[in-house]
Amino acid sequence: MGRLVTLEEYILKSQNKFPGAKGELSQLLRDISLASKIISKEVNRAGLAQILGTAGSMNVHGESVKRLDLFANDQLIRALSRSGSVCMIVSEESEGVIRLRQSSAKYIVFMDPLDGSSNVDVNVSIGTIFSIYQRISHEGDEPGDMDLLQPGTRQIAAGYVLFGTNTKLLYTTGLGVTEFTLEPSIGEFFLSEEQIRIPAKGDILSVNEGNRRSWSPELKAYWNHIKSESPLTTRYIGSMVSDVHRTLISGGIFLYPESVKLPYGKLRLMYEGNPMAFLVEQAGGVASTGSMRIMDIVPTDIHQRVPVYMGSPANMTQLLSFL
Ligand code: P6P
Repeated sequence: MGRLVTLEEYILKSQNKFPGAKGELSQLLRDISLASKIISKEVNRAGLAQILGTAGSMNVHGESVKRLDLFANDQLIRALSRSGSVCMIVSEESEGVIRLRQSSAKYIVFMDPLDGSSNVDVNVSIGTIFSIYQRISHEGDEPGDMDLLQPGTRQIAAGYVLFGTNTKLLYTTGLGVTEFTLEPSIGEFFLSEEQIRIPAKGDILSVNEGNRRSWSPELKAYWNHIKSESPLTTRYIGSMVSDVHRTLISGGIFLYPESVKLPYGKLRLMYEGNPMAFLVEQAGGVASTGSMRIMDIVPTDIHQRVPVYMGSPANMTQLLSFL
């Protein structure tokens, strides 16, 4: 095992690869990691701190919000405001755009502060997802829709924090996927994997079979085929960060398809589909809506939903041949 490298050291070292980088993105990633440490502590003691249970409020989608969601949202907004390099934030927990004081700042952050939070009560892993864009408008102007509605291919960086048996932070800036693991006793993220590659083919299928009756005929045909011809193991945690992380590491595919009830699926393009698509593609995988590359979608709404089919290239080729 080589020398332990902290996230801070790694970011600074890789910053030198970006000519002209003035360290704002490095600072931004460091601030997200700080918020992650604070959230991790709270998540890990949630059961004891009596902060479980619904905060009684609803998020923009009418889903009951657990207090940890609000806590994570606050911590991330606080950290990103301090960074001085973010002009706008879009969060699953906030209907409108959060405009920060530094309106001339360079970056826009989309985030799901605590995705899968309904799993908190049953002690299942949950996660934070983030996606970072550079503004298009001139920094002297008020940032607006042109800065927000950029396709996923224009992401500067994306990543997630997985609050599981370990707390892990994975991110990419387009130069591959890097993983850090938190040593809680020191409060440091240490480099644990570089250039993560998704297995070319996996034997795990991750989908909520409960919605099968309302799938498209093509998806049902795929399902029947693999169930009879080449049975895959099914693993579904119901927390996107956990399901995608396992897919990245062990291979296979993760689906949240469109259905009669949800014609564009359930997951959100800007802070679930795009960041996970960026990571999966950077690891050598494929991320599709079933008919096009997720990251090619030109958004029309900051909270729009997108069907998600992503994972190992061989499995995705087979799946897409049915769709
Ligand atoms: P379902 C969690 O609520 C979430 O947003 C994702 O983390 C997860 O992949 C999905 O919804 C689970 O949805 O309908 O299968 O319970």
